[in-house]
Amino acid sequence: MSDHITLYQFPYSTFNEKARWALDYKGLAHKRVSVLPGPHAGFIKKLSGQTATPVLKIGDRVIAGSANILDVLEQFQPFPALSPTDNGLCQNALAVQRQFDEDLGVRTRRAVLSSLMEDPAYMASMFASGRNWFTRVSYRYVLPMVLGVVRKGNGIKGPDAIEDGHAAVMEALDLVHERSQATGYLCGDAFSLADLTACAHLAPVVNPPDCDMTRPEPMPKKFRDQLTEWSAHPGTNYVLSIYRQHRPASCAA
Ligand SMILES: N[C@@H](CCC(=O)N[C@@H](CS)C(=O)NCC(=O)O)C(=O)O
Repeated sequence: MSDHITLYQFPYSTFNEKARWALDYKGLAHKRVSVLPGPHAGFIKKLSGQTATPVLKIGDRVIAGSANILDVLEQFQPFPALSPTDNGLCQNALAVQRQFDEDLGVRTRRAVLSSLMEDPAYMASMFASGRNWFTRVSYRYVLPMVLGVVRKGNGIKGPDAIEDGHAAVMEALDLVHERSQATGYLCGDAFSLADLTACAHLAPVVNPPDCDMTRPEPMPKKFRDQLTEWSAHPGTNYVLSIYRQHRPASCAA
């Protein structure tokens, strides 16, 4: 089975965390192939016809896009379910997923990336972790020269985009805090793809312990201070609680 399902991924990426979480939640043994942001483009394009990760391969079938991947995995392995059985709740969960994938997650990423870009050495160590010495050193050397491309690719056009990213962090934390008040979950009274999506997108803001998205240590003081500031928001408790209760260990071979 582990040869049968392969996830092509960036380890530090919220959209990729969605796909990893869905695979692990459903207990699907799989292989993960980590690609290096930047040099990934040619390989991923050849594989899937576009450059963004995650890309999942099940047998001969190639699926790009985290929402598509969750959908295909739900059909492939229906239990445990990520979609609420009630149609109204299911539509609601899909709407939360769209809100995070298309708006809150993308804007929040600008706040996180722009702060990381202030310390390219740390950023390079995150993105090239697990690589051999030569790759880590080369990546560390090249990354500062391509930060403009990273900014452009992520819509970080200037201070307004960064400020908007910080506003999005607050909007997202407000949203999860308010919506989880009644039951502890975003849609209905059980864990669903809405919780998975919101928490994966908020992982870089909350830094849940012992998961693929945990920031490597030592973390520069500036990032730690930023996380401390965000941690004062009560919405972070919801994210930590969902990670603790519903984010299983990796099923990757
Ligand atoms: N809509 C896509 C967005 C995926 C996405 O933005 N992936 C980023 C990493 S977080 C990426 O691979 N960027 C590099 C590229 O697009 O070439 C999804 O839901 O999977």
